[in-house]
Amino acid sequence: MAHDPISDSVLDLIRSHDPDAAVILEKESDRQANTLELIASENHVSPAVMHAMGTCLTNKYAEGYPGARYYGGCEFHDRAEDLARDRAKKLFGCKFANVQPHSGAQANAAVFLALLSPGDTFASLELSDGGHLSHGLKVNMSGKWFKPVHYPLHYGEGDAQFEQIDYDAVERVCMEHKPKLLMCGYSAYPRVIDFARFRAIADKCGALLMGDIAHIAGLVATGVHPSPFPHCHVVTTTTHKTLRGPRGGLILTDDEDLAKKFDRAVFPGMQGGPLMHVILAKAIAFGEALKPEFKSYQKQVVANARALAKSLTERGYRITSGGTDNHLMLVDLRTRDADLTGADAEKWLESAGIICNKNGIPRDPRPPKVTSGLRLGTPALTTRGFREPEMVKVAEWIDRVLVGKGDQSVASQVRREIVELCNAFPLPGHSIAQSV
Ligand code: DSN
Repeated sequence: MAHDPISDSVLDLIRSHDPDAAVILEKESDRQANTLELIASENHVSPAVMHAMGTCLTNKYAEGYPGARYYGGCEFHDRAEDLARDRAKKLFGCKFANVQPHSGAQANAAVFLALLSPGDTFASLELSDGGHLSHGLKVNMSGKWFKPVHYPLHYGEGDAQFEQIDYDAVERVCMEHKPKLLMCGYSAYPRVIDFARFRAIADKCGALLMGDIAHIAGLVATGVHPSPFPHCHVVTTTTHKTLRGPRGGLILTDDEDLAKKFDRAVFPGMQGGPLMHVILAKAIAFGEALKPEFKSYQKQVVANARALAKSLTERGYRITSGGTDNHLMLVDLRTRDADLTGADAEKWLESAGIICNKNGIPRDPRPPKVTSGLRLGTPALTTRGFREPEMVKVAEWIDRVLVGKGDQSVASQVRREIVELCNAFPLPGHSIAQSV
């Protein structure tokens, strides 16, 4: 497969400068081009986003904010950050944006720094139920310095809401513990989030409402998932998942006083110099997300997830909560084979060129390094042009490899078929090879 021409010339340049580094880059580039990326939090950026990150904006210190920097020479950095902020506000329909967080976890930490004092209580969904480590895991700063209380999923077996957010339980937990902050938004939750219901609960218990939309940001930006505004007091996100931008974080709000607190919490509270090359890439990605074709892409992401979930269900796998409304699903492997673990499945699938991650399912009896499930997402495959027929093919390959229990001849055959399909669906900016 031919790479995008700029990546090829960058590779040539690095090869002549540092062959050891070039080998790594070349191999990773080929890996991405020739495997199926099903990790729900990953995507393939456009060549413009990709190459904005390899520019001279990386050379500059720009501590502070546009018009109020601690270094000279920031004229064009101010313009880059203003462009990113303006586009972020337009994209999410809100009044204030901080585009400096280096990641989603940093954005969340900055919100904690701005709104909570050590020892304060906040409410969230536990990591093992689909939350995120920055939402109160014991070994994370959020769980060490603050006091998380977790609301459960709905566990009434046979109930239509099984394994979905139990809003009555959220209310019960919040009324009992009176958290200062109520968090919603998750890393492994396949259903629509009812932000209005969360706001009603937050108002009732006297909490501020925080929506971490890292996973669904692209869906939210295009109206394919309901917006957290005007319900959430603060919204955080990453920029590199469904939003298909560079790796990074973002904090959004409609409240001017809160916006000032978040700005101070990001810098100088949490971070020093912003990654200006990444901020320019964020601006470009937000520009792409404002275009109509981005909405068609997000709709296809969801249609593809539904097609994959349906096809896996037909092959005997249980999809937790009975399906998906967004870009991801959690697959309970035990209904296909009681002995199958997420750890084995991840390893076997990788050997066949299918990249995904083992993931605990709600109330998983197995430990996090083993698990009974896989988390699968469709943002990256949809970027390379896959539609429903290809998703059926993906389900068939997954099943063949798992039924083969890691048999190398099965994995090798599937891998050959996958490379062939990858060649027909090149990554953004790549071209179809003349001869494969
Ligand atoms: N680690 C990310 C994910 O894979 O969902 C969340 O930050």
